[in-house]
Amino acid sequence: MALFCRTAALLLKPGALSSTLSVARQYSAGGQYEYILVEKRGENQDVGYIQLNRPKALNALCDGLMLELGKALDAFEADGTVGAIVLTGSDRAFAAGADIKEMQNRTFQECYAGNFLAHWNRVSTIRKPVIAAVNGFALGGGCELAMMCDIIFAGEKAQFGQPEILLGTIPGAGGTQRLTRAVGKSLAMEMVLTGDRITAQEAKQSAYELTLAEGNRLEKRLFHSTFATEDRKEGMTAFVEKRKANFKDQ
Ligand code: CO8
Repeated sequence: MALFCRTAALLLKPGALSSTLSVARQYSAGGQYEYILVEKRGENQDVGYIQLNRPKALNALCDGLMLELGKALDAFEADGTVGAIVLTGSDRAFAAGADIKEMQNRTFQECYAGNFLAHWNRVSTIRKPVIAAVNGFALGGGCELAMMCDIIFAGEKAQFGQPEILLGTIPGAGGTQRLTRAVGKSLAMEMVLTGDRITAQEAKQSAYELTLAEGNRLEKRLFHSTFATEDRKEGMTAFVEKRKANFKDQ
């Protein structure tokens, strides 16, 4: 929690606390939300805190929940006293995916004409930093929701996965794209094609591997670019001619 507060404190504009009390009252007004808990936290009440709260369905993302989430995010975005937002679930589940029961009988026409999922990506367009605090299942849309956040803070019991293939469908909210960037193409493909889950530790390890892969790509490009310099030609020529190179920084 200290990390979250520090982040928010850094981003909070000085003197922006005047309306904190009335805004706190607004958030704590019971009954506003059915599927999420919303409040302001931190020493200075400058952290917007949203907890997914459908425990019986492992926080499955139904349309109502996503509408409420968008509403809460909009409120924190507009609130000048909030510096950062934390999105979390429970110990058992961050979110076990989009609500399968709600999707079960949808037709192609309904999805296409109604632009299903159109409003589900509000998290990714929020300008304030959003931190996903993940434990338990982060599957399908749950994994995608976490990846839409700016930072993922994962607990030991966190399990990430894109099991849509086991339901005869594919990720629908950026999973194939963001997962590739988060854990690399190879592991992302394995996860999307098998539905297998990974732990927080494995996700972190793969992120390092991606960094190494990216570094290797950059290195290769820089290596290529040395072939545009006179000094590279001179260095190799000098070796072949068995003499000392006469570099000119060109
Ligand atoms: N949707 C609806 N209900 C769910 C979901 C879900 N995704 N996940 C769990 N539940 C419900 C179960 O039906 C069960 O309810 P009930 O008691 O009424 O039968 C309750 O939650 C508890 O679940 P389990 O009894 O299955 O609990 P287990 O501990 O045995 O298993 C699992 C937990 C492994 C998480 C299991 O529930 C599971 O596999 N869930 C489905 C995971 C999944 O396939 N997720 C992907 C869904 S598709 C998707 O997300 C498409 C993404 C679209 C974009 C979204 C953008 C944000």
